[in-house]
Amino acid sequence: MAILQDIVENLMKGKRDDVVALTQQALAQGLSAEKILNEGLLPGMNVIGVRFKNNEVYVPEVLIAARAMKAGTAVLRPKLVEAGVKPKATVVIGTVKGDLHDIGKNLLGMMIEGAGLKVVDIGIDVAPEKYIEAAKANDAAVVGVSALLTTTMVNMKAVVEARKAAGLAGKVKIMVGGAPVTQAFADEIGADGYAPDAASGADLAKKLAGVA
Ligand code: B1M
Repeated sequence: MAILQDIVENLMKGKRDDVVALTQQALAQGLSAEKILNEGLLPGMNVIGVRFKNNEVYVPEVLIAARAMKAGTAVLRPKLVEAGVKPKATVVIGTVKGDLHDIGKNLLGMMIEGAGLKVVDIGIDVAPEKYIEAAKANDAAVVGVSALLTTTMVNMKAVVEARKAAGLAGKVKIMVGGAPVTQAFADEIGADGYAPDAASGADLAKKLAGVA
């Protein structure tokens, strides 16, 4: 569909205002938020990722594309979140220590909110003990840890250890995800669950919180 292709191309060029306008137009045309996300915003970001890897674009281009992606997802947010029910449980989410990537984590947060749970987003570059402090302070049932780098995913294990040190093993569940993370890795570090994408992450959060 032409408008989705326009979103892909404008996102790749980092044209934030155009991405916002096109996303609004696509919604007005009756396209679902999921379709716009999966066939417009995400493919645009993926092309940038491949070009970044091949040294065809550099950090500034990736940053302006990421800024356009964030603005586009902000337009979709109300539609993705549209559950409107009283939250049945709280989930703390954050990107692991050393890691500044937050687009996937933000999407996960929107999907979890959309599934009717409360989300406390504690940001990026989060130290292990901060996750546990936030879980205690918010009486959270689940902590969601995101990592996008092979060099930072190893820091997820420290979150599992911090939970044990706080005596919360079995009480607060830990789920992990992000591009380099796998089920095998989650099992190895003693996490309670792994999800490959934001939508299945929301299902997993509900399951771990016991409200599925
Ligand atoms: Co970075 N980066 N980056 N980057 N970046 C990647 C991740 C990389 C794969 C690019 C590449 O080489 N092809 C590569 C990692 C290589 C590796 O470790 N294997 C990389 C690198 C190397 C780096 C730097 C080291 C580059 C440098 O400085 N030399 C640097 C590190 C900075 C740091 O974190 N300390 C860096 C910096 C950046 C920017 C700041 C420029 C920017 C981030 C901006 C931001 O997030 N605000 C950036 C970006 C944008 C990317 C790419 C292009 C896109 C990431 C993204 O947002 N994807 C990325 C390449 C790529 O992925 N194609 C890349 C879209 C997002 C929706 O997907 O986050 O995977 P994702 O989330 C998915 C799932 O993974 C899942 O759900 C989401 C949606 O379904 N998910 C979860 C995520 N978290 C979850 C948690 C869950 C469950 C599911 O439960 C808790």
